Amino acid sequence: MVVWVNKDPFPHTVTAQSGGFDSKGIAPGNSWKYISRRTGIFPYTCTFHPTMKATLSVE
Ligand SMILES: [Cu+2]
Repeated sequence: MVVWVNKDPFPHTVTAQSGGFDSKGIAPGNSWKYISRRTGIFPYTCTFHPTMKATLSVE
């Protein structure tokens, strides 16, 4: 399980570019948990801030 914690004063999302997962808006101070049933490398972005990019690697 992966937990994203939003410590920013703005909402963000964890949104897979492949469409496999989407947190929707995570409010400041909130978190979002995700359990991947697949292994692989999953690029994701924030729909509110498209320049925010990262990759989830599941082994
Ligand atoms: Cu964002």
